[in-house]
Amino acid sequence: MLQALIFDVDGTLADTERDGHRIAFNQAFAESGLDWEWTVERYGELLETTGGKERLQRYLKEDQPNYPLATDAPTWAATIHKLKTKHYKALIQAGSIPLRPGVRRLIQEAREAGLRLAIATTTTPENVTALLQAALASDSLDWFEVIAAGDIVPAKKPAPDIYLYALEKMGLNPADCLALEDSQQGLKSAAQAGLKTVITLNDYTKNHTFSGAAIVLDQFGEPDAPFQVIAGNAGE
Ligand code: XBP
Ligand code: MG
Repeated sequence: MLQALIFDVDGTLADTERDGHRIAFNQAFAESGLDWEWTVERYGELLETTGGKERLQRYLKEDQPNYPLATDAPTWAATIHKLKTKHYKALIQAGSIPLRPGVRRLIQEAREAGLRLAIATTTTPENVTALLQAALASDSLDWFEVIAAGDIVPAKKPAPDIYLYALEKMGLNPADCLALEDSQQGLKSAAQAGLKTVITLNDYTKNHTFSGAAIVLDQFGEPDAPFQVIAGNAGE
């Protein structure tokens, strides 16, 4: 029997990538005296690499191979990433990114139905706190039994580690939970942890392959703007 919902964050709860994380990376470059700019299109390609620090290192290798690093690449990435997190939190705390349609309703209905809630995300824990407090409710951190985020596990999505961590903390079997995701990497992670997964598409993930998902929706939907089923069966 369904006992818990486990939510991804970026792209699922809110469209945080294009106007949040991407902008914050660019602000971190500017603050570091670098005239690099991640366009909407290039960022879409870089998103294949999950995790901001890992994404920075990939970009350095592919686009700036001659940049004279004063340290090793992981140390450089960690320094830029710290600035990026500061800028990202400021954007979120200013209320610039709302929840996606249906997210608030779904979370409220799940709570009323007595379902347990958790989060399993690649992003940095303080980003999750900022988003939940600014976009959901000031006390909404307490609504989630487990917030599994960032470097808490050795391998990021598409590895199953972050979902396995959340399941273990809740003491639940995957068969009793549903994952909510927006990307192919997220689906792979949840599926490898044994979870059934509902996909909500966004501009960056609408062309991903979602074989194995329980259902693919365009969004979670509101009564006056219902979701469209893109693939799968809403009755299952
Ligand atoms: C998506 C990601 C994250 C964010 C950036 O995470 O890949 O890396 O783009 O976050 P998810 P950080 O969909 O699992 O929520 O820069 O803090 O890593
Ligand atoms: Mg996501």
